[in-house]
Amino acid sequence: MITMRKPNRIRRIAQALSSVGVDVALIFSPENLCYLIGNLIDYSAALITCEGKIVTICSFLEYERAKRETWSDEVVPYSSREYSYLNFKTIRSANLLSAVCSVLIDYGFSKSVIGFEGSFVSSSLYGSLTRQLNEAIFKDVSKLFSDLRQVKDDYEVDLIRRAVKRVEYAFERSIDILSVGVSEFEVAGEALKAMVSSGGKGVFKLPIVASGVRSALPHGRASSKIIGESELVILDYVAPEEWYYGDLTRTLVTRPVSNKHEKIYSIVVEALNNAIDSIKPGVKCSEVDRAARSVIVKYGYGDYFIHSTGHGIGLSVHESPRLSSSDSTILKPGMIVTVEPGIYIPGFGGVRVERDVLVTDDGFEILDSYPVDLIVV
Ligand SMILES: [Mn+2]
Repeated sequence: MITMRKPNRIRRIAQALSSVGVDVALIFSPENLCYLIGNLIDYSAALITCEGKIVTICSFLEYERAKRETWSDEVVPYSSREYSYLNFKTIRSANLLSAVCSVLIDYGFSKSVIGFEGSFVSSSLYGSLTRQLNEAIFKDVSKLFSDLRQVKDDYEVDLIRRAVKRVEYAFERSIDILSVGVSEFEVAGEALKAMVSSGGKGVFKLPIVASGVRSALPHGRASSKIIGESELVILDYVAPEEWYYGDLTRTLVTRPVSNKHEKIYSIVVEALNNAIDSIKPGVKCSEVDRAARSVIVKYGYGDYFIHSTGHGIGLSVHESPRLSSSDSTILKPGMIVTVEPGIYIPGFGGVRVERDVLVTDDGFEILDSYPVDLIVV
């Protein structure tokens, strides 16, 4: 019995496929699978026809979960041999790919235009696909999916709001125990505990906790380093809600605070606010990047802002569009992007502040409410 209801976006996906002449799309990547069936099922792939019918093909081990916890119209399990205790039929296949191919053939798609994820499928997988379905025409639909995923519907926005709240809860809990003498690992552990125990469902990664000279490393994941006095500490956490992510960064400083700490912190916040203020429908992503960068350049720290200003978030922590000088994507209502300027001074330390921003019909809404004032511990 399938109980989950298909969301409206399935119709949009089907229409998009049909408009480019694709009869059926074959999805393997975890993020697009979540987008298509509403959950991450291991050892699975899914097909969506241009009429919007969804068939999930999965290992027999995942059959019950795929039936109950996705909105697939049909679930086809496969197994490499017969198991007498199973109360459902499986197709006999040694692996997922052959199972998928036999389903495509069974459903009459052996001579169709089949969409596939060119940016995900390996060349060996692509080779096997085209060998087993040698009369079909294959068309890359990676960009079609990433373009659709850029604009979130109300349900997706709500999940990201909740993910953002979970990051804020992790800030509260981990900053409570953060002090001189505590290791970065301990801070990261407290953050992870808060995210998991509060019910976050998704993929967890070791949080970024980078103190002292390590804070000059933009992606300094937690280490055994002990937090010392007068150090900048970057906390960059990603928390999930039903496979959607919130992604926030705050920078703290341990006492005693120096003028240089305060100065670079205030420049970063000015850049952050200037970039956020520039966000509205019709604006190019590169213009938002310029709004952040121009502030940092003005104060003479341009060479120390070594990454782009932000990125889309959703089912991936980093997805399109990018707030970078080379992305000319036009912002649209429903897009959610991070804005995260930073200054990194080798041998001294770094500051980054990151907020998650929804593009609205007439401007923007900041989804997080955790203070952006310099936190001193
Ligand atoms: Mn980010």
